Amino acid sequence: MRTVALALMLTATLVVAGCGASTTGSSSGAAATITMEGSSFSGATSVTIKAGQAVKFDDSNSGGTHILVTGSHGAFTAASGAPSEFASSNGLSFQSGDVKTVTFSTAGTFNITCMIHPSMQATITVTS
Ligand SMILES: [Cu+2]
Repeated sequence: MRTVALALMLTATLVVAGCGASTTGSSSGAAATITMEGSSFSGATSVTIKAGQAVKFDDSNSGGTHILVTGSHGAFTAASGAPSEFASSNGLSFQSGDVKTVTFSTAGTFNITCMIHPSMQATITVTS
């Protein structure tokens, strides 16, 4: 019995790990994480990574719908060198449960805002 239970636990763990849901970007893991709640960012909203590294945008806990773009106060502003995911007013959209990993390949400071929630502001600093 114990063996069966252990095997089931291992299987469940593997299934969860396999669902690490990176719809964009690399599978090599993220250097930083930005977490979203229902209508706000939570945790660190200012992160620093190196060019070529990725940021994980985690909406898995919130129940929130978000459209992230470069810009501020809910308004899209094109940012030179920003990842293509953020490079239009279509933005990167999140439904509750989504986790998306975005690679920043160009050094710079990128202000990220949410078109639905203008108070949502985050800053990704990418060093070369
Ligand atoms: Cu939002």
